[in-house]
Amino acid sequence: MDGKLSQSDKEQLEDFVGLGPRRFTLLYSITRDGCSSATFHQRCDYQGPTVTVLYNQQGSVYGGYTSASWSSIGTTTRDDKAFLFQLQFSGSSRPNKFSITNTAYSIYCHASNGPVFGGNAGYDLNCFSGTINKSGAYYQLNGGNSFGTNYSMSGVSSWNGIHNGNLQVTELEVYSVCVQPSTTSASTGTDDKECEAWGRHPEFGDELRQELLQEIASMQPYSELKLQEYRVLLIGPVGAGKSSFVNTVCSAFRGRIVQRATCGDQQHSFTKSYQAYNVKTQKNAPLHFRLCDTRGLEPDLGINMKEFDYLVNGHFNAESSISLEDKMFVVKPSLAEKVHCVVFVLDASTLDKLDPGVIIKMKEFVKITARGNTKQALLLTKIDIADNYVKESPQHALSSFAIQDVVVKASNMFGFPRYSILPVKNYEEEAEMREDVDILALLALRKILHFAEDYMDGILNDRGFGAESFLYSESDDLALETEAASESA
Ligand SMILES: Nc1nc2c(ncn2[C@@H]2O[C@H](COP(=O)(O)OP(=O)(O)O)[C@@H](O)[C@H]2O)c(=O)[nH]1
Ligand SMILES: [Mg+2]
Repeated sequence: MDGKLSQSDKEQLEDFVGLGPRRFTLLYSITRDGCSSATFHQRCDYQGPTVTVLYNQQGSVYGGYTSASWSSIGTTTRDDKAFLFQLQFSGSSRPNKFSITNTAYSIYCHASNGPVFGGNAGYDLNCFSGTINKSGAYYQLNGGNSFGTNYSMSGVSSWNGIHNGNLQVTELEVYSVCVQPSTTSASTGTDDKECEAWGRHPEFGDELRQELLQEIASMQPYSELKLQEYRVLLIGPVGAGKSSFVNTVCSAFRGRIVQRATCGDQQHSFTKSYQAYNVKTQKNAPLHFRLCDTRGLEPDLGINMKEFDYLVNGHFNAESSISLEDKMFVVKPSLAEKVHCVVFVLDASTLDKLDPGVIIKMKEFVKITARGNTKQALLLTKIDIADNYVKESPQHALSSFAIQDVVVKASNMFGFPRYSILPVKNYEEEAEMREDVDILALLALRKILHFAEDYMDGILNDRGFGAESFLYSESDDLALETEAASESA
């Protein structure tokens, strides 16, 4: 979906921003995604420069631009480039740019609020807080407008000349506005820094590679948890690149191409449906994580919802085969037996062609994972096939607009926040190691291990340490039985 913003209004906004052509990517739309501050933050946090655009029944179009990223940190954010604007008033073009005057109070970033421009003495444009349901033809936003507090409203005398005296909107959209790809590689000026949220990465090179290897080698679960390792479950359709990712990670640590997990065309394995891999460094030192490769996610062939739930929550001694008749059922799994981060794996080059049955099943798995508070991430593989620019040099993945599109699409499809979507290019037919392939895999792995650590933080904070039976209750099991029954029906 492209959004409602007309081409001429986009050009007007480019003019206001004054940094040349921009690429508008729709991140959030209240008519598409629902009007709620939680969804706004899920879709828009840490995305770099954005415009927020409001539309009303009188044909007025207005909003605000910020070059700073939205977040949920609970304070105002400084941005000397922010401005408010109007584009249309009562159906006629009326372009006006209202520059920021108090740069410290450009935007207010709070989890309970949607987009808010201004702060301190007043919120110049506060869109909404909480959740707003549509009433008839419009959304009655519950924010407010404090005129000219932190922005200079030259050219209009009150908000009425912008929003017709009401906050009834038919649409509110947030677009990310980044540099066009053609200018990305050419210029290295400060303009590009604005798009860091997407393109942000430290400089690729051996130094970064070594840093990541060392950092990951030093990561281990908190000592009070008495755990040997983080347990990571990889799940996705057959051929998505799960086994290849295991091999890519092994290779990055070994310093040579490793073929450990079997990749490529092969029969589905119904007995050995789960394989756990430990990874070692070049000096043979064990690393403190375990990658668990599973059989596919296909509707009829892959693991079913109940198996998945048991697997994630540690009820199966997963190193042996998983089947519901299995005698190895663990009634009260320990934290060590539980999965700490579920990584869904999808092929970026065929996201559009994903089987609807797989989509439905994956959404169920996402729900099951969230219910147990287990962290989750989405690994997007084959980005080299999805974009030729990335094929040449995988590090372009982090500034490629084709990949950004896939990330946005995947985020919209499954409701993953964009920071948890990790693009990688696996080793497939390379004979030699590549620094940028290693770095992308290590960046993704580091994120995954951070998520696993967040999960453990949650255990320590919320439940207190020592609650051995924290994962299991009979009512949970009852719910599962019901679910499995309805699934097979
Ligand atoms: N070009 C490319 N091919 C990949 C990538 N990842 C995996 N493949 C290939 O995709 C096929 C399936 O990969 P595999 O790891 O076996 O998928 P799995 O079934 O999820 O374990 C293999 O032929 C891999 O070589 C990637 O990032 N880029
Ligand atoms: Mg495999």
